[in-house]
Amino acid sequence: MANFPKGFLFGTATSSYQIEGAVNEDGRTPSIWDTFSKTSGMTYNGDTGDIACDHYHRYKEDVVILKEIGVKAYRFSIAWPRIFPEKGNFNPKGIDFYKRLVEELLKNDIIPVATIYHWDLPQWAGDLGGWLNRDLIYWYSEYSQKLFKEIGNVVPMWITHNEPWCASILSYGIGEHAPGHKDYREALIAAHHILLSHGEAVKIFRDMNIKESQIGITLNLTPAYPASERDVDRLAAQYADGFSNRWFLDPIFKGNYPEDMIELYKEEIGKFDFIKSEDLGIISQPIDFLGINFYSRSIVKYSEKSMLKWIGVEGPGAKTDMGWEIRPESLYDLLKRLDKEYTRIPIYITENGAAFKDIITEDGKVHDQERIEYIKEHLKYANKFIKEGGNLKGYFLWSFLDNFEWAFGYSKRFGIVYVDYKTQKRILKDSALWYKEVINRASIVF
Ligand code: GBH
Repeated sequence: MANFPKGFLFGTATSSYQIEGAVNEDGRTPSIWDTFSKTSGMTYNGDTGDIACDHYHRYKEDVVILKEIGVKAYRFSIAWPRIFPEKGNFNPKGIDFYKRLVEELLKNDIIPVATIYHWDLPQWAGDLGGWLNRDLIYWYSEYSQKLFKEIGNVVPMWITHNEPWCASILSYGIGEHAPGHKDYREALIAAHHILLSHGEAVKIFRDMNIKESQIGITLNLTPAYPASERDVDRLAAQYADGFSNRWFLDPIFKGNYPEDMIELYKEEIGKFDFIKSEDLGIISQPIDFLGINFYSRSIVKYSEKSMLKWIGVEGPGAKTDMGWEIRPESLYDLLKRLDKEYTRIPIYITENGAAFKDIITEDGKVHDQERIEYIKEHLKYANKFIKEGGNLKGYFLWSFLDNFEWAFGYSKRFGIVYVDYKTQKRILKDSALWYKEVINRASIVF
């Protein structure tokens, strides 16, 4: 048995494009994800977010379910193309949906936590070159400022960006996410502009003096371990860590990009002339909390052939339906490391969870014992960190609902609530009922 401190924020998380649907409603225009998912071969089965969980129409019944589970907080994201369907054109109907959602949450004593950008970039911004264009910082700032003006005070926690690594490296470097480019220089340019836009939004937030609310950023962090004790493999792990973690943590908390990575990337990238000397001061200004998304670790070995100088090797542990190794101890290592090397500001786990092959059994239920074990083990290590004095303030389970899992479409189920995509019926999985108990007792039993 392990108790969580009073006020520990147990929540769940989602994002706009993954659940809302209603892509043509109330003035919304397409995002780069509408375009990407409708491009042949980009998502599993050609799945798109056109309907998704139809949350746009069902948000009230979804809040009832959140209340039933008993979450203290709910993390959602705002669809930029609903707020600014065209360049410079604010759409009041777009913000109206989030006002209603926030009101509904507050009425039910659920703290709304809003992510400003969870990858659904308006296509008009994509047409300007997306995150490769430094002007995006201006457009993102305009968008953020509008959100703060409209609902800055009623939303107590703001997250500027969800996982800059995915929005840059995975999107412009690896090509798995929209807009599907495969160019490493582009990836780092996009990463820089995203980080810079984060800093600008924080500046605007401070200038607007939104006293009751807090602002931070969410990073997906993947601890890297060497495949052996050999020096070359240790070096590989150092680079893998630079690639996934330090490239984002260092600018935010130390005001610089890691030297070893600049050195490593130089040959492939060419000049880092897209980084201006004043940028790092903007990126590194103080934030109120750090959000981390944790799913797995990586194990790497040295490879001379790879531009990055490492390749991943398979870990020994059991895997989720995504093929990601289950490794809760690494969450603990990560938290300890953040505490020691980066920051003592409050940390929130803004995402953690797992996809498994869920089925509805004859009793009409979903017995997702594996998911319960996954969550329990991660909460156990989160709790250990807290017991040792770590400043961890909350945990948001990914995800509230089964939803559109990006390139994997609807083939992967992360929810603690099952969604039947034919009928839009929601069924609380066993994990939701278990989580309800955890929240209620503010403890886990193992
Ligand atoms: C998050 O991305 C997203 O924020 C969310 O929208 C999405 O639905 C959810 O997770 C589930 O995918 O190679 O084994 O070390 C997570 C993206 C997942 C990218 C883990 C890095 C490394 C896994 N990250 N991944 S592993």
